[in-house]
Amino acid sequence: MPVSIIHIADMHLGSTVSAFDAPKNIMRTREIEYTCISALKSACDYDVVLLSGVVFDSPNPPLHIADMFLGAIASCPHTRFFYSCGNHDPYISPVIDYCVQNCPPNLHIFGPEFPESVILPELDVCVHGISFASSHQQTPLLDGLMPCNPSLINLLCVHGELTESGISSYNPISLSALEEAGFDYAALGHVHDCSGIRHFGKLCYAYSGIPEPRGFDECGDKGYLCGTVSKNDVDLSFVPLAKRKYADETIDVSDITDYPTLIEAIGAVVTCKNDIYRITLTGDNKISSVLQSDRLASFCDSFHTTVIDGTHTSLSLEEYADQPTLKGQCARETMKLLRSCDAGDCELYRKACALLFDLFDGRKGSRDD
Ligand SMILES: [Mn+2]
Repeated sequence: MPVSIIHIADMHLGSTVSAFDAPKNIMRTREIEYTCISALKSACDYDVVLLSGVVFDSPNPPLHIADMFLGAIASCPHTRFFYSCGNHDPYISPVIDYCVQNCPPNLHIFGPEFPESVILPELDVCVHGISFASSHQQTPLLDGLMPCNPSLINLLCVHGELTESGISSYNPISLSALEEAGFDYAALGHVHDCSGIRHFGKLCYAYSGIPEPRGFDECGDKGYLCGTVSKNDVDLSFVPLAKRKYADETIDVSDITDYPTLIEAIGAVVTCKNDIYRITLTGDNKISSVLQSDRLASFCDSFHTTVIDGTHTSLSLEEYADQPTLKGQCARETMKLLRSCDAGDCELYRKACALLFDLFDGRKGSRDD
Protein backbone atom coordinates (compact mmCIF):
# COMPACT_ATOMS: atom_id res chain seq x y z
CA MET A 1 0.00 0.00 0.00
CA PRO A 2 1.36 3.46 -0.81
CA VAL A 3 1.72 5.90 2.07
CA SER A 4 0.28 9.39 1.59
CA ILE A 5 2.59 12.16 2.70
CA ILE A 6 3.07 15.90 2.93
CA HIS A 7 6.64 17.21 2.82
CA ILE A 8 6.94 20.74 4.16
CA ALA A 9 10.05 22.66 5.21
CA ASP A 10 11.47 26.04 6.16
CA MET A 11 8.24 27.56 7.48
CA HIS A 12 10.28 30.09 9.53
CA LEU A 13 7.36 30.60 11.93
CA GLY A 14 7.87 33.58 14.22
CA SER A 15 9.76 35.70 11.68
CA THR A 16 8.45 39.22 11.33
CA VAL A 17 8.16 41.10 8.05
CA SER A 18 9.61 44.62 8.03
CA ALA A 19 9.91 45.61 4.37
CA PHE A 20 6.58 47.46 4.06
CA ASP A 21 4.63 50.06 6.04
CA ALA A 22 3.45 49.04 9.54
CA PRO A 23 -0.07 47.75 8.66
CA LYS A 24 1.26 45.75 5.69
CA ASN A 25 4.11 44.32 7.78
CA ILE A 26 1.59 43.03 10.32
CA MET A 27 -0.70 41.72 7.58
CA ARG A 28 2.13 39.90 5.82
CA THR A 29 3.51 38.43 9.07
CA ARG A 30 0.04 37.04 9.92
CA GLU A 31 -0.44 35.74 6.37
CA ILE A 32 2.77 33.71 6.52
CA GLU A 33 1.68 32.17 9.84
CA TYR A 34 -1.81 31.50 8.49
CA THR A 35 -0.57 29.73 5.33
CA CYS A 36 1.77 27.46 7.30
CA ILE A 37 -0.68 26.61 10.08
CA SER A 38 -3.49 25.98 7.55
CA ALA A 39 -1.17 23.67 5.61
CA LEU A 40 -0.57 21.64 8.78
CA LYS A 41 -4.29 21.56 9.60
CA SER A 42 -5.06 20.36 6.06
CA ALA A 43 -2.94 17.25 6.67
CA CYS A 44 -5.79 15.24 8.27
CA ASP A 45 -6.31 13.22 5.09
CA TYR A 46 -2.66 12.17 4.92
CA ASP A 47 -0.83 9.38 6.73
CA VAL A 48 2.46 11.15 7.37
CA VAL A 49 3.80 14.72 7.45
CA LEU A 50 7.55 15.24 7.15
CA LEU A 51 8.78 18.53 8.64
CA SER A 52 12.31 18.92 7.30
CA GLY A 53 13.56 21.61 9.64
CA VAL A 54 13.25 25.33 10.33
CA VAL A 55 9.66 25.14 11.49
CA PHE A 56 10.68 28.12 13.65
CA ASP A 57 12.73 31.10 12.50
CA SER A 58 14.64 31.31 15.78
CA PRO A 59 15.41 29.20 18.86
CA ASN A 60 13.21 31.42 20.98
CA PRO A 61 10.09 32.65 19.16
CA PRO A 62 6.99 33.84 21.07
CA LEU A 63 5.41 30.78 22.68
CA HIS A 64 1.98 31.43 21.17
CA ILE A 65 3.62 30.56 17.82
CA ALA A 66 4.72 27.20 19.22
CA ASP A 67 1.18 26.71 20.61
CA MET A 68 -0.31 27.37 17.15
CA PHE A 69 2.06 24.80 15.65
CA LEU A 70 1.33 22.15 18.29
CA GLY A 71 -2.42 22.89 18.15
CA ALA A 72 -2.49 22.39 14.35
CA ILE A 73 -0.79 19.00 14.74
CA ALA A 74 -3.14 17.98 17.55
CA SER A 75 -6.09 18.85 15.28
CA CYS A 76 -5.05 15.96 12.95
CA PRO A 77 -4.79 13.15 15.53
CA HIS A 78 -4.71 10.35 12.93
CA THR A 79 -1.82 11.85 10.94
CA ARG A 80 1.74 11.14 12.10
CA PHE A 81 4.03 14.20 12.09
CA PHE A 82 7.83 13.87 12.08
CA TYR A 83 10.09 16.83 12.75
CA SER A 84 13.85 17.07 12.24
CA CYS A 85 15.19 20.38 13.53
CA GLY A 86 17.38 22.60 11.32
CA ASN A 87 19.81 25.47 11.75
CA HIS A 88 17.28 28.14 12.83
CA ASP A 89 15.44 25.88 15.27
CA PRO A 90 18.12 23.55 16.65
CA TYR A 91 17.10 20.80 19.05
CA ILE A 92 18.88 22.44 21.98
CA SER A 93 16.70 25.56 22.22
CA PRO A 94 13.86 26.93 24.36
CA VAL A 95 11.23 26.41 21.63
CA ILE A 96 12.09 22.74 21.10
CA ASP A 97 12.16 22.18 24.91
CA TYR A 98 8.65 23.64 24.94
CA CYS A 99 7.51 21.46 22.02
CA VAL A 100 8.95 18.32 23.62
CA GLN A 101 7.21 19.12 26.93
CA ASN A 102 3.89 19.79 25.19
CA CYS A 103 4.23 17.23 22.43
CA PRO A 104 0.96 15.87 20.99
CA PRO A 105 1.01 12.04 20.77
CA ASN A 106 1.08 12.17 16.94
CA LEU A 107 4.28 14.28 16.76
CA HIS A 108 7.77 12.80 16.87
CA ILE A 109 10.70 15.21 17.20
CA PHE A 110 13.97 13.52 16.25
CA GLY A 111 16.89 13.94 18.64
CA PRO A 112 20.33 15.23 17.58
CA GLU A 113 22.61 12.38 18.69
CA PHE A 114 22.15 9.65 16.09
CA PRO A 115 19.80 8.93 13.19
CA GLU A 116 16.58 7.48 14.61
CA SER A 117 14.08 5.23 12.86
CA VAL A 118 10.39 5.05 13.76
CA ILE A 119 8.45 2.12 12.33
CA LEU A 120 4.74 2.58 11.58
CA PRO A 121 3.76 -1.10 11.35
CA GLU A 122 0.19 -0.42 10.22
CA LEU A 123 1.59 1.39 7.14
CA ASP A 124 4.73 -0.73 6.50
CA VAL A 125 6.64 2.52 6.76
CA CYS A 126 9.83 3.50 8.54
CA VAL A 127 10.57 7.22 9.05
CA HIS A 128 14.20 8.17 9.66
CA GLY A 129 15.47 11.50 10.91
CA ILE A 130 17.94 13.46 13.00
CA SER A 131 18.01 17.07 14.25
CA PHE A 132 20.62 19.79 14.25
CA ALA A 133 21.82 20.25 17.84
CA SER A 134 22.99 23.82 17.18
CA SER A 135 22.90 26.48 14.47
CA HIS A 136 25.85 25.03 12.57
CA GLN A 137 26.51 21.41 11.73
CA GLN A 138 29.81 20.69 10.00
CA THR A 139 29.90 16.96 10.78
CA PRO A 140 27.45 15.07 8.56
CA LEU A 141 24.48 14.12 10.75
CA LEU A 142 23.86 11.01 8.67
CA ASP A 143 27.32 9.49 9.25
CA GLY A 144 26.83 6.00 10.59
CA LEU A 145 23.53 5.43 8.80
CA MET A 146 22.26 1.88 9.21
CA PRO A 147 20.99 0.20 6.03
CA CYS A 148 17.21 0.42 5.71
CA ASN A 149 14.92 -2.59 6.07
CA PRO A 150 14.05 -3.21 2.41
CA SER A 151 10.63 -4.66 3.21
CA LEU A 152 9.40 -1.26 4.50
CA ILE A 153 8.83 2.07 2.71
CA ASN A 154 11.75 4.12 4.02
CA LEU A 155 11.28 7.89 4.35
CA LEU A 156 14.04 10.24 5.41
CA CYS A 157 13.28 13.64 6.96
CA VAL A 158 16.31 15.89 7.42
CA HIS A 159 17.62 19.45 7.08
CA GLY A 160 20.90 20.00 5.28
CA GLU A 161 22.91 20.74 2.18
CA LEU A 162 23.51 18.27 -0.63
CA THR A 163 27.20 17.99 -1.45
CA GLU A 164 29.55 15.15 -2.29
CA SER A 165 32.49 17.14 -0.86
CA GLY A 166 31.45 16.55 2.74
CA ILE A 167 32.03 20.24 3.40
CA SER A 168 29.17 22.47 4.57
CA SER A 169 28.25 24.28 7.76
CA TYR A 170 24.69 23.01 7.38
CA ASN A 171 24.89 19.23 7.55
CA PRO A 172 26.61 18.03 4.36
CA ILE A 173 24.49 15.28 2.80
CA SER A 174 25.82 12.78 0.26
CA LEU A 175 23.30 11.43 -2.26
CA SER A 176 25.38 8.31 -2.78
CA ALA A 177 25.21 7.57 0.96
CA LEU A 178 21.42 8.04 0.95
CA GLU A 179 21.01 5.77 -2.06
CA GLU A 180 23.25 3.13 -0.53
CA ALA A 181 21.28 3.19 2.74
CA GLY A 182 18.14 2.34 0.74
CA PHE A 183 15.76 5.27 1.31
CA ASP A 184 12.73 5.38 -0.95
CA TYR A 185 12.22 9.12 -0.49
CA ALA A 186 14.42 11.77 1.13
CA ALA A 187 12.43 14.85 2.24
CA LEU A 188 14.99 17.63 2.53
CA GLY A 189 14.90 21.13 3.96
CA HIS A 190 17.22 24.17 3.75
CA VAL A 191 16.96 25.26 0.09
CA HIS A 192 14.09 27.74 -0.33
CA ASP A 193 13.24 26.83 -3.95
CA CYS A 194 11.32 23.65 -4.67
CA SER A 195 13.69 21.30 -6.49
CA GLY A 196 10.96 19.13 -7.94
CA ILE A 197 11.24 15.36 -7.50
CA ARG A 198 14.75 14.23 -8.38
CA HIS A 199 16.33 10.85 -8.84
CA PHE A 200 19.75 9.50 -7.97
CA GLY A 201 19.95 5.84 -8.84
CA LYS A 202 17.09 4.23 -6.94
CA LEU A 203 16.74 7.19 -4.58
CA CYS A 204 14.05 9.84 -4.95
CA TYR A 205 14.63 13.11 -3.15
CA ALA A 206 13.45 16.71 -3.10
CA TYR A 207 13.68 20.06 -1.41
CA SER A 208 10.10 21.24 -1.01
CA GLY A 209 11.11 24.91 -0.71
CA ILE A 210 9.36 27.33 1.60
CA PRO A 211 5.55 27.68 1.87
CA GLU A 212 5.59 31.51 1.84
CA PRO A 213 8.27 33.85 0.43
CA ARG A 214 9.76 36.67 2.47
CA GLY A 215 12.01 38.49 -0.01
CA PHE A 216 13.22 39.00 -3.57
CA ASP A 217 15.63 36.08 -3.20
CA GLU A 218 12.48 33.92 -3.01
CA CYS A 219 10.68 34.72 -6.28
CA GLY A 220 8.17 32.45 -8.01
CA ASP A 221 5.69 29.89 -6.67
CA LYS A 222 6.15 28.57 -3.12
CA GLY A 223 4.39 25.72 -1.36
CA TYR A 224 4.87 22.10 -0.37
CA LEU A 225 5.02 18.61 -1.88
CA CYS A 226 2.31 16.03 -1.37
CA GLY A 227 1.18 12.70 -2.78
CA THR A 228 2.08 9.08 -2.27
CA VAL A 229 5.22 7.00 -1.87
CA SER A 230 5.32 3.27 -2.39
CA LYS A 231 8.18 0.82 -2.68
CA ASN A 232 8.95 1.54 -6.33
CA ASP A 233 6.98 4.66 -7.06
CA VAL A 234 7.14 8.21 -5.75
CA ASP A 235 4.14 10.22 -6.90
CA LEU A 236 4.46 13.62 -5.29
CA SER A 237 3.53 16.97 -6.74
CA PHE A 238 4.19 20.56 -5.84
CA VAL A 239 1.22 22.47 -4.44
CA PRO A 240 1.48 26.27 -4.41
CA LEU A 241 0.39 27.70 -1.05
CA ALA A 242 1.77 31.24 -0.95
CA LYS A 243 -0.73 34.07 -0.81
CA ARG A 244 1.68 36.38 -2.60
CA LYS A 245 4.60 36.07 -4.97
CA TYR A 246 7.73 38.19 -5.19
CA ALA A 247 8.72 39.30 -8.70
CA ASP A 248 12.06 40.94 -9.51
CA GLU A 249 11.85 42.50 -12.98
CA THR A 250 13.98 44.71 -15.19
CA ILE A 251 12.67 47.14 -17.81
CA ASP A 252 15.04 48.63 -20.39
CA VAL A 253 13.77 52.17 -21.00
CA SER A 254 16.08 52.96 -23.95
CA ASP A 255 13.20 53.04 -26.44
CA ILE A 256 10.85 54.99 -24.16
CA THR A 257 10.73 58.78 -24.42
CA ASP A 258 7.88 59.88 -22.14
CA TYR A 259 6.27 59.15 -18.78
CA PRO A 260 2.92 57.77 -20.03
CA THR A 261 4.69 55.12 -22.11
CA LEU A 262 6.93 54.25 -19.14
CA ILE A 263 3.91 53.90 -16.84
CA GLU A 264 2.33 51.61 -19.44
CA ALA A 265 5.50 49.49 -19.63
CA ILE A 266 5.59 49.13 -15.83
CA GLY A 267 1.87 48.29 -15.81
CA ALA A 268 2.51 45.46 -18.27
CA VAL A 269 4.87 43.86 -15.73
CA VAL A 270 2.86 44.55 -12.56
CA THR A 271 -0.03 42.26 -13.44
CA CYS A 272 -1.18 40.79 -10.12
CA LYS A 273 -2.58 43.05 -7.42
CA ASN A 274 -1.67 40.56 -4.68
CA ASP A 275 2.01 40.35 -5.51
CA ILE A 276 5.17 42.17 -4.49
CA TYR A 277 7.31 43.72 -7.23
CA ARG A 278 10.74 45.22 -7.60
CA ILE A 279 11.12 46.94 -10.96
CA THR A 280 14.61 48.06 -11.94
CA LEU A 281 14.71 50.53 -14.83
CA THR A 282 17.83 50.18 -16.97
CA GLY A 283 19.20 51.49 -20.24
CA ASP A 284 19.53 54.97 -21.71
CA ASN A 285 17.13 57.35 -20.00
CA LYS A 286 15.66 59.83 -22.51
CA ILE A 287 12.54 60.40 -20.37
CA SER A 288 13.65 62.67 -17.58
CA SER A 289 16.89 63.55 -15.82
CA VAL A 290 15.20 62.62 -12.54
CA LEU A 291 12.92 59.59 -12.80
CA GLN A 292 10.37 59.88 -10.03
CA SER A 293 10.55 56.29 -8.76
CA ASP A 294 8.07 56.68 -5.90
CA ARG A 295 5.53 58.35 -8.17
CA LEU A 296 5.93 55.61 -10.78
CA ALA A 297 5.40 52.99 -8.07
CA SER A 298 2.26 54.77 -6.89
CA PHE A 299 0.56 54.03 -10.24
CA CYS A 300 0.91 50.28 -9.70
CA ASP A 301 -1.98 48.14 -8.53
CA SER A 302 -0.13 45.63 -6.33
CA PHE A 303 0.46 44.75 -2.66
CA HIS A 304 3.75 46.62 -2.94
CA THR A 305 5.95 47.85 -5.79
CA THR A 306 9.39 49.41 -5.56
CA VAL A 307 10.80 51.12 -8.63
CA ILE A 308 14.57 51.54 -8.81
CA ASP A 309 16.22 53.93 -11.23
CA GLY A 310 19.22 52.07 -12.65
CA THR A 311 19.28 54.01 -15.92
CA HIS A 312 22.14 56.02 -17.37
CA THR A 313 22.07 59.18 -19.45
CA SER A 314 23.56 59.35 -22.91
CA LEU A 315 23.86 63.14 -22.74
CA SER A 316 26.83 64.10 -24.95
CA LEU A 317 28.86 66.66 -22.98
CA GLU A 318 31.38 67.04 -25.82
CA GLU A 319 28.61 68.33 -28.05
CA TYR A 320 28.04 71.32 -25.73
CA ALA A 321 31.57 71.92 -24.42
CA ASP A 322 32.50 74.53 -27.06
CA GLN A 323 29.34 76.61 -26.63
CA PRO A 324 29.68 80.04 -24.95
CA THR A 325 26.46 79.35 -23.00
CA LEU A 326 25.44 78.20 -19.51
CA LYS A 327 25.07 74.69 -20.93
CA GLY A 328 28.61 74.91 -22.36
CA GLN A 329 30.06 75.99 -19.03
CA CYS A 330 28.11 73.27 -17.23
CA ALA A 331 29.37 70.64 -19.71
CA ARG A 332 33.00 71.78 -19.28
CA GLU A 333 32.77 71.72 -15.44
CA THR A 334 31.15 68.28 -15.53
CA MET A 335 33.86 66.91 -17.84
CA LYS A 336 36.50 68.24 -15.42
CA LEU A 337 34.73 66.45 -12.51
CA LEU A 338 34.42 63.23 -14.51
CA ARG A 339 38.17 63.15 -15.14
CA SER A 340 38.98 63.16 -11.43
CA CYS A 341 36.07 61.36 -9.76
CA ASP A 342 35.62 57.72 -8.69
CA ALA A 343 33.92 55.48 -11.26
CA GLY A 344 30.89 55.16 -8.96
CA ASP A 345 30.28 58.94 -8.96
CA CYS A 346 30.41 59.38 -12.77
CA GLU A 347 26.74 58.62 -13.41
CA LEU A 348 25.73 60.90 -10.54
CA TYR A 349 27.63 63.86 -12.09
CA ARG A 350 26.21 63.10 -15.54
CA LYS A 351 22.69 63.00 -14.09
CA ALA A 352 23.27 66.27 -12.21
CA CYS A 353 24.40 67.86 -15.47
CA ALA A 354 21.34 66.49 -17.31
CA LEU A 355 19.10 67.95 -14.58
CA LEU A 356 20.77 71.37 -14.96
CA PHE A 357 20.27 71.20 -18.74
CA ASP A 358 16.58 70.49 -18.15
CA LEU A 359 16.35 73.48 -15.79
CA PHE A 360 18.12 75.76 -18.31
CA ASP A 361 15.56 74.60 -20.88
CA GLY A 362 12.73 75.23 -18.40
CA ARG A 363 11.68 71.60 -18.47
CA LYS A 364 11.71 70.71 -14.73
CA GLY A 365 13.56 67.47 -15.18
CA SER A 366 11.93 66.29 -18.39
CA ARG A 367 14.49 66.04 -21.15
CA ASP A 368 13.36 65.14 -24.64
CA ASP A 369 16.23 66.16 -26.92
MN1 LIG B 1 18.47 26.06 6.76
